[in-house]
Amino acid sequence: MRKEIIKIPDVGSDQVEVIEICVAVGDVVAEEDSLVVLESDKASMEVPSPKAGKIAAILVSSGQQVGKDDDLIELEMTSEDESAIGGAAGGAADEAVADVHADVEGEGAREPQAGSAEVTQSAPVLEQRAQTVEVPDVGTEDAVDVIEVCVSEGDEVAEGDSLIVLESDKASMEIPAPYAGKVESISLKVGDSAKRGDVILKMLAQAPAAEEKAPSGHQASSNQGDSSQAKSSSQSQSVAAANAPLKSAENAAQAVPPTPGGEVYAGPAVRKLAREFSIDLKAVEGSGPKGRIVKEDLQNYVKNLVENKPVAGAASGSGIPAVPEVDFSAFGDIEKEPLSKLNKLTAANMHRSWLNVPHVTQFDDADITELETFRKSLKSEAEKKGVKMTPLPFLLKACAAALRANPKFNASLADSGESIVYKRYVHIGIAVDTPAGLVVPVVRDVDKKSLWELAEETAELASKAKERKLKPQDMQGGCFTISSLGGIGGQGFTPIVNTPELAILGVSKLTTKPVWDGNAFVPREMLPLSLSYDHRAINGADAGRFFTFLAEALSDIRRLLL
Ligand code: CAO
Repeated sequence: MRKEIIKIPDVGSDQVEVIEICVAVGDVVAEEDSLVVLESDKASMEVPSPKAGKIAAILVSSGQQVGKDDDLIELEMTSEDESAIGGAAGGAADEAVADVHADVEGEGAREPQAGSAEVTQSAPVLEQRAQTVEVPDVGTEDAVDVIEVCVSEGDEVAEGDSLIVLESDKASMEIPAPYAGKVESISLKVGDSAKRGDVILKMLAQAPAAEEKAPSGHQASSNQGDSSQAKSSSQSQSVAAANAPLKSAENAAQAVPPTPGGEVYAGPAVRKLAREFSIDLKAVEGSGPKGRIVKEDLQNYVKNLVENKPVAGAASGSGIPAVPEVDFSAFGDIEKEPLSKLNKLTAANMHRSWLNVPHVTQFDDADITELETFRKSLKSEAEKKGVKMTPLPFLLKACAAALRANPKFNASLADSGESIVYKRYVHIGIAVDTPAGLVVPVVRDVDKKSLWELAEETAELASKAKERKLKPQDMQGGCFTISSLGGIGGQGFTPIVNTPELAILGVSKLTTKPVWDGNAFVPREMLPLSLSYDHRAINGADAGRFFTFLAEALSDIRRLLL
């Protein structure tokens, strides 16, 4: 068995970063299998194996900066490959990446230096002109997939704005607008295949006057055959997008960032895989450098989808007919704004809980007349301590005691619903309404803390939440959640369980109600509570016991001492 060192091929930049290692020592790879993904500030590219063989050693690490001819992989050849590889290690990779390099730099890098220099030196006279924008040389004669169309008819685009994203099996590339102007019609759609010379779109462009543009434009599109020549002699002109005559080679390359659409950051192989599984990459969290989505992220995403399937095989959302999109502007003026990341995350969590958890909600009023008298008596002491004693610390304390007394509520389902995990700690989340959306910081060891400590900690967590200063660990590990809308209003609501917890307490606005004491109606301070729980793990009788305990503890807080 002979070993070959595979080297980093020419990637068009001095130094690039290794952002993904696609193989492990011992892996058997076929020719063209991806070894690593490299990334410059202009593009991400996969380096294919020049030969079949077994990975003997990986000579780079993720995050490392590498350059041409640096050692990449030690490959152990199978016997038939030994004779074939000769001295040409890295040759195939060089070729493949040369393709990518060509994709990245575009025609502008290879040809029209003179043209671009010429135009940039003398300020062009711009005029409005119909332009047909065509697919430039993308480094392969084969058709490549249109994976994204970034503009719509009628859009005003600036020079360099992305028009479409193309993807070969080696790289994805954005095709920038050669001119600023208005998109008049689009000829390609997602899923189409396109190759050099195909029409992408027609635009009314701010283009240089014909006589100024001609030299570089013609030069750049001279390989495009008769059709483009015929078009250029007509009123409108054709130009290959990446051959924008006003663009220097460097600009053309910069117009190919590694983030097609600006929203999803993933390499071609990951995108391909996502398409095969119909996964919307926008829903996948990237764990790679700069949030890049790597194959493991897709695997974890799919694994989560599979594992979160409801235990009894009930519908998990798939197969549920989607709500049709409505054009609200047909009925009057509208304003549309994108949801914040937090809003989207909350929406996804709520949806998942709603679909997975069979919810039951029970209601009760806790008589907190005495609690309120006591709480109000603490007012001046609280002021001295610089804290506000709201009903929340009492609720936390009472819930902690109820959770200790009813361990089924201080638990989570595990092993796809085959087991239940009882927690020996009592950490309680509090829903906090912030301008950016809903967050749930967690108060740890509630059962071990005093009311003053809880008042201080909840105020601190709430203000951190509102200032978006919470760390991920501040929001993890909760056993149960309290959602208090008491300071805002409402008589009752049905909170959604914050999975994987099993129950949540909704607190509404305290009101003075007439309560029959056996002889007469007396005014009492009644706190409306709603308890939602996962009916797979908790039944109505359990909930009744929990609720009775809680209401009694709040009615007579001396009980918390028992
Ligand atoms: N009934 C009547 N008044 C109440 C009350 C209740 N149940 N709970 C609190 N209050 C009073 C407080 O005593 C305080 O009064 P003062 O200003 O006179 O002292 C006032 O309402 C405001 O309280 P607060 O909201 O500042 O403090 P809190 O400890 O009650 O709650 C927090 C803190 C972070 C939970 C709250 O600010 C919050 O964000 N609530 C919204 C939670 C939410 O959005 N839940 C829905 C989730 S699902 O969509």
